[in-house]
Amino acid sequence: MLCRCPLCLQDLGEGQQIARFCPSHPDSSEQFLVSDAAGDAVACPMPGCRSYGLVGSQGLMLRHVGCSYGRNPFWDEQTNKVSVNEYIVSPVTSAQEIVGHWEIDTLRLAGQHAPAADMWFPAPLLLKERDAVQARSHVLVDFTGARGVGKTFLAMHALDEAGYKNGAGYTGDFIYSSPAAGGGDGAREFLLTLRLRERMALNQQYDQWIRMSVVRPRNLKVAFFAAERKPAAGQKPPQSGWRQALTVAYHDIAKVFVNEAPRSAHRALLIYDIAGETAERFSHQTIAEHDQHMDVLAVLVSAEDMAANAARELDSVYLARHRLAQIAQSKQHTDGVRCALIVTKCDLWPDRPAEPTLESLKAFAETSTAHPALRDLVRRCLPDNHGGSPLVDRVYFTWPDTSQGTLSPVIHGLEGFVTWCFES
Ligand SMILES: Nc1nc2c(ncn2[C@@H]2O[C@H](COP(=O)(O)OP(=O)(O)O)[C@@H](O)[C@H]2O)c(=O)[nH]1
Ligand SMILES: [Mg+2]
Ligand SMILES: [Zn+2]
Ligand SMILES: [Zn+2]
Repeated sequence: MLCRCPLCLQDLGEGQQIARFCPSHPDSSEQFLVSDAAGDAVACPMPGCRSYGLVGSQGLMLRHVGCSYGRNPFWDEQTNKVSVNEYIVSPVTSAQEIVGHWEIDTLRLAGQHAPAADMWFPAPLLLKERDAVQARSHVLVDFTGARGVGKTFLAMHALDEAGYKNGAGYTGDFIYSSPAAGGGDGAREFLLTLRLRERMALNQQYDQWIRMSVVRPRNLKVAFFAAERKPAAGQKPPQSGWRQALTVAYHDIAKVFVNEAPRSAHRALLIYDIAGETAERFSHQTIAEHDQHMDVLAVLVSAEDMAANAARELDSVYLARHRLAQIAQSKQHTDGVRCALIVTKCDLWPDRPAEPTLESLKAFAETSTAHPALRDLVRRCLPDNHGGSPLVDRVYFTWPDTSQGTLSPVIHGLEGFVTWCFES
């Protein structure tokens, strides 16, 4: 069985242990060796329980026992207990707010019945599978870019059904943020992100909350989508659109674990947010290790910085150039990893073409007002002089489309990006 922990990104094999927790049967929680899990050990043993196929408050949770990264933000070192706090002081108004995300309830319940220092994650995130025939059920995406480029904004909108033009098929979310080191309120960042998610879902003001979020060594945001079986070769898909593109044979995965596959099924988009400034500071080795596990490396650059005179303190163009050079190095050693350049905040691009393309970016980069390093980014998107394929496989342009009049805008370009991520 191929298992991977979504938090430390380790392949879990011989000798590694997993624990399971079913919120509907909290006392049937168990710990087992990965090597024993080929049968039904992963699923909840209670007759008829379908928690394996669910994400959310009813869904089965797993934990990598002794995980080096995935600390439960509510774990209290002093008392060796889980102490869940669902209150957060708003960074905007300083008023206290309650966080109403499903993870809070699950972590509290698990803390009462099966306390542990490791973080729990939804069961469908565990499997590592590469099936050339079926569409992917997991895609691991890395977001890098300068602070303020819009990583959190884009990742959170990818979790928001309303963030897409056609959000059909969205089934749930999961958020993780490593707790702050060295005492204090280690869970604050985690709570802040959960509350931000809740505010977006409820269409409450959230923009200022996005800005207050800081970057931890590893932030993970997962969007789950309904899985459907890919039509057999030669068969035309019954409907177009991205829901069709997001098809997967979940049954094939599930039967690895249980004889009767659960009915409900998910595919997961896992977005890892590593700060550009962290990326610069980290040794290349650490970044390279992280990159090894990713399916898609997305480099974000802000349209605000595309003009030569913009000169913000944290220039996302220079950072993107640095990052692409780094990827060019690591891509030589990793098979199958794809790279995307995302130009964010195109609403702030003066005289932006109605439908920006690589061609329009190239044309802009050649003007005298363009940022001097923009040409280097464009060069990475084009075939080299010998006709070799470019480092950057795709370029996306994103901006919020507020014409619907809701607080939660549709993000132009996001749907195309997500659909592409799921393509193998
Ligand atoms: N106008 C505009 N603002 C954006 C866009 N994307 C992000 N922002 C804003 O830019 C700021 C920084 O975004 P954030 O996601 O925190 O950047 P991060 O540091 O890369 O995570 C926030 O105030 C966002 O609301 C965009 O496409 N258009
Ligand atoms: Mg951020
Ligand atoms: Zn159960
Ligand atoms: Zn782990």
